Amino acid sequence: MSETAPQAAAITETEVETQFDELDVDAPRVGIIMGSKSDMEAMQGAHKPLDEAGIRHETRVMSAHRDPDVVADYCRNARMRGLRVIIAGAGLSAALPGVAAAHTDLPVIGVPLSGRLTAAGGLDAILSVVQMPPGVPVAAVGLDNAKNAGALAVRILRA
Ligand code: RP5
Repeated sequence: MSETAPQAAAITETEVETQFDELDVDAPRVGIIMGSKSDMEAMQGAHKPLDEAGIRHETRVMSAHRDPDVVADYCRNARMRGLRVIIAGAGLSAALPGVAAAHTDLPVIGVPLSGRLTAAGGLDAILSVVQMPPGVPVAAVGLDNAKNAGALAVRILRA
C-alpha cells in the first residue's frame, strides 16, 4: 500500500506541472491597453520590438474614465493570466496608465498620446502620465512613442 500511493501522487503532480507549463507558453507576456479605438494606430508602434524579440502580446481598448471597472478587472487579473508588463496609452487627461498601476504590481509603461483634441501639443497627456504620486510608479516614454514602450518592455522581460 505504501509503495503505490506516493507514486500515484507523483504522477498527478507531474501532470499538473505539465499543464501549467503549457499555459505559460501560450500566455501573452505584455498587455497593450489604450483608452480609445482612435489610439490604435499610434499604439501599434509597440508591436515591432515585441515581435522581433518573440514576446507574445495582446491588445485591448478600455478607457479609465468610460470603463473603470473593466480596467480594474483587467489589471487585477493580469499577473494571474501570465502578463508581466502592461503598456498603457492614452491622450487628453490620460488617466489609463496611472489607473492601471493602481490595480496591479506589474510594471506599467505609459504612452502619452497626442490627438485632435490635445492641449499644448500633447503636454496634457505627458503631464498626466508622468505626474504620478509616490508609491504608484508609471514608466513614461515620449509622446506617441509606443515603439519605445515595446522596446522597454523587452528590456524589462530580459532583465
Ligand atoms: C482618451 O481620449 C483616449 O485615450 C484618446 O486618446 C482620447 C480621445 O478619445 P476618443 O474621443 O477618440 O474616444 O481617453
